[in-house]
Amino acid sequence: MGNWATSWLQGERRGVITGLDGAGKSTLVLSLQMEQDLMYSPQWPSYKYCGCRWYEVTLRGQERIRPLLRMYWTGASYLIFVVDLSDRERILKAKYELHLLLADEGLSDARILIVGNKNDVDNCMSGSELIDKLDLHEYTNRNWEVIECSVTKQSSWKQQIDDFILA
Ligand SMILES: Nc1nc2c(ncn2[C@@H]2O[C@H](COP(=O)(O)OP(=O)(O)O)[C@@H](O)[C@H]2O)c(=O)[nH]1
Ligand SMILES: [Mg+2]
Repeated sequence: MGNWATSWLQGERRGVITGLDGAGKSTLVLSLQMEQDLMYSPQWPSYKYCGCRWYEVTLRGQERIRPLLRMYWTGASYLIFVVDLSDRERILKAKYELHLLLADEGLSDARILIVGNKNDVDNCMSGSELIDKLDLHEYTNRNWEVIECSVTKQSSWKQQIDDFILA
């Protein structure tokens, strides 16, 4: 906690990589070769990337620990929300979690990147289908972008992530 408080006070830029379990968050973190910083918090590792501290937070409807999870994203500069394009069954669950985040005051200044992942899988959703399913058009006043990719089968998405962070 002490370390977090220091980081908050120092105004370190923070980003959160989030989404449902199995979306591909850890694969993305590994592929970007984010630098793990265990000294900071061994319980919940953070990563340094592009001059920003990142956390991977899995959302699985944990209402009871939500206040704890909120500490990671409150005041964050970036939110990267990873969605599995091949998981049509859980798209409503993903939408529910994303809309909770979009309504969260602690994220009101965050820029949002939605990563539609696993587009290598047959019959997956397209980027525009994802935008519809997530009802993103409702959020005309928010700064969101969507990319569609396969974290494991492509590499061009890395540049898109860097561009998003450094824009
Ligand atoms: N087909 C496919 N599988 C992927 C892709 N990205 C990740 N996966 C797989 O999805 C599973 C869950 O990935 P993981 O990164 O652990 O998800 P997390 O729970 O969001 O951290 C693993 O078996 C990954 O290898 C992708 O682009 N295409
Ligand atoms: Mg993971």
